[in-house]
Amino acid sequence: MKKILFTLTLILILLSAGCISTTPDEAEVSPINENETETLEYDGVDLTPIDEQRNNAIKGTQYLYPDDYRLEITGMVNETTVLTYDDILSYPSVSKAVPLDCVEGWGFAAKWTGVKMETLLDDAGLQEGATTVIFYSEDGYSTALELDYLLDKNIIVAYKINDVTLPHDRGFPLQLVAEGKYGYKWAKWIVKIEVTNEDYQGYWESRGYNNNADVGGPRFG
Ligand SMILES: Nc1nc2c(c(=O)[nH]1)N[C@H]1C(S)=C(S)[C@@H](COP(=O)(O)O)O[C@H]1N2
Ligand SMILES: [Mo]
Repeated sequence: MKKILFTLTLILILLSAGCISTTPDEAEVSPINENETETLEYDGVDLTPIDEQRNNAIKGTQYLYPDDYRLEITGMVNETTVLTYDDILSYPSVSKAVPLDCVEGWGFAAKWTGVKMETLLDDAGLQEGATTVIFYSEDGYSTALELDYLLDKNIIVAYKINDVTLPHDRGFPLQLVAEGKYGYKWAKWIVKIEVTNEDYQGYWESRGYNNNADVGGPRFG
């Protein structure tokens, strides 16, 4: 009898170990934010815990690291600017509770902390006539938004979610908080920002999704 119990316990342990090793993404979270505590309420808004938030990406999680990360800001700016992770953290930070709504019908609410696009663009020096800002990501993803929208709505690129540094699978180091816009405008793993005066169709937009992407508005065309 004891032998059977022992064997059963052993099987259980082996099974649960198997479960743990099949979720590498969670293990990858810890090096960046092991000493941080997640907040679940902000500004009167109940937030969705990070491990209950969904995410999807065209090529899965991208792994960028603070030491060799660079953000390029280029195009219709006075000077192409290359920022380090520490440069980005040194700007004044802004926090807000904003829901993310994927065009496929799921969503979640989170507290986002980061730097205003206006701050980054002003620093690089916006040129006359610019209308559009394109965001390029490490996985080859891209999307674009109107410059006026980014400035008027105080849109931020976030480096924290629910007070925790963005985990790798959530877009470390930066995710665009495109409030009011469908999830496909919320670029993750941003490596380059380009200012232009031309229309641009991003990854999903060039595959039929609406380029305006207002939540509640048309999803296609
Ligand atoms: N780089 C990159 N950013 C991306 C995507 C992607 O595939 N690659 N998917 C977009 C889509 S369709 C959605 S719904 C949101 C999901 O964001 P989340 O991971 O914060 O839930 O990320 C957006 N940003
Ligand atoms: Mo999405």
